[in-house]
Amino acid sequence: MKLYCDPISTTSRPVMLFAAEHGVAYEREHVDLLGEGNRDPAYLAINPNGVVPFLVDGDLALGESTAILKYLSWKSGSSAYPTEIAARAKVDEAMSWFATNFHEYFCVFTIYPRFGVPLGIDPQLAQGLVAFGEEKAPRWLSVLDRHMIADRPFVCGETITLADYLGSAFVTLGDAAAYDLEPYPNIRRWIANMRALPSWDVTYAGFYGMVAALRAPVEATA
Ligand SMILES: N[C@@H](CCC(=O)N[C@@H](CS)C(=O)NCC(=O)O)C(=O)O
Repeated sequence: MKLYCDPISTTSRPVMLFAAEHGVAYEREHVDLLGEGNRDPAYLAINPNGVVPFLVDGDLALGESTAILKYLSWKSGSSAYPTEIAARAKVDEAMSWFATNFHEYFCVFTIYPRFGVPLGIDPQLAQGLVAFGEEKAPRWLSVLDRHMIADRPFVCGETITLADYLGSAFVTLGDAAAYDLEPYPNIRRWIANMRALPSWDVTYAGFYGMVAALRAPVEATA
């Protein structure tokens, strides 16, 4: 089984963390996003979308982090994607919520454009997107904090599920912009639970290395 991924990719990290936590054996193929390895014709022949993560297991070629997580959960016999229908529906609901509303308003509008210059987005456009995102993101962060996590350790209750692997990557993307989670104590407690996973640090090392490199010039001029 081969996983095409990059630790700096927000959608790769949930899959890498899940695989590490569950001892899933795979061959890692690093697709260097900053070096545009995803635009390489050889990679586009494998995944015409030119994005990561992407999994190849025998005849199965599978994109989309959510689908890959579900596949690996089945393959490893994990309870992180419950078999009981109502519990599974709640995990599906949370995963879709993270991958749509939350990802758009928090990741796409609020956080990514802050790196508009290094990523080649027009700085003025980036500024407008950040302003829009900063106005809208609290709505979704509040729902996550007060209604989804509330007083529970994980997004879907007492035990960790695929929604936690996915959602924690999106929320911690905010670290790249030093996004202030002070108003969201339940989110902070949940993220602390995720960071306590044995494979968290090794999985997230590449991301936090990139964050430090991106923030160094910002901090030097502050
Ligand atoms: N919906 C996809 C999104 C995959 C995606 O857009 N990955 C980003 C990295 S986080 C990527 O490879 N971007 C490269 C590009 O858009 O050129 C998933 O969840 O797997």
